[in-house]
Amino acid sequence: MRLMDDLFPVALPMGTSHLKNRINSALQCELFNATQLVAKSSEFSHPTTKSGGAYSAKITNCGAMGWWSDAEGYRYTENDPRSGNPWPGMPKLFLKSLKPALYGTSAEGFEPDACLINHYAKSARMGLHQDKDEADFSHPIITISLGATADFLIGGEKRSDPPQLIIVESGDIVIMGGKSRMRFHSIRKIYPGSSPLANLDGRISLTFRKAL
Ligand SMILES: O=C(O)CCC(=O)C(=O)O
Repeated sequence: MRLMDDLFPVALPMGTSHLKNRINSALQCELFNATQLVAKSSEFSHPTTKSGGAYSAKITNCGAMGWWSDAEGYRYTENDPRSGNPWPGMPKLFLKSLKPALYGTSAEGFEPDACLINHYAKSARMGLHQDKDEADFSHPIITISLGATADFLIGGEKRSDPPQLIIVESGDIVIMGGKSRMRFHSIRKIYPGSSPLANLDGRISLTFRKAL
């Protein structure tokens, strides 16, 4: 697909990188299969806000810590609040895939302890937010996209700052670190029917963070 961004590239803010097609198709399938194994222990479900509103994307987690939101508010937990069991371990494949993908980038050597897995069905989105529940903001946030193409919007440090569009496709990685670590960002929409992965109709994102 020939996008306007390819023809007239727009510079991304300092600290934001969009690594296009960084994960090959075979590995995308394997990563997707690994998310399904994680979901066998901690299933995907819609988190809720304190006041009971539901997020439109479903989520689950793996790693030492997982991000969750429910009537108690949003936070990192060691255990899946739904079952009380520890979050499933981070699949070795996740770290094995991430390491080489980050060679030569500002995030080289990053060692996450948490992976939030978001599943977007066709009308799901994610509102504008900052990732600020982690202990140390000097670590970047890394997102791997699988499946359907999506509009990733990256704004500034104020909610009202105008956002810039990054169109993310399956296999792409977005890094938000350094001066971009606290930027507001969102998923405006996904493009239903655009997933190149046979078993994934919508979109999955793997969001790697260092929570502790
Ligand atoms: O799905 C994405 O690419 C972004 C996910 C995200 O912003 C988050 O998990 O906080």
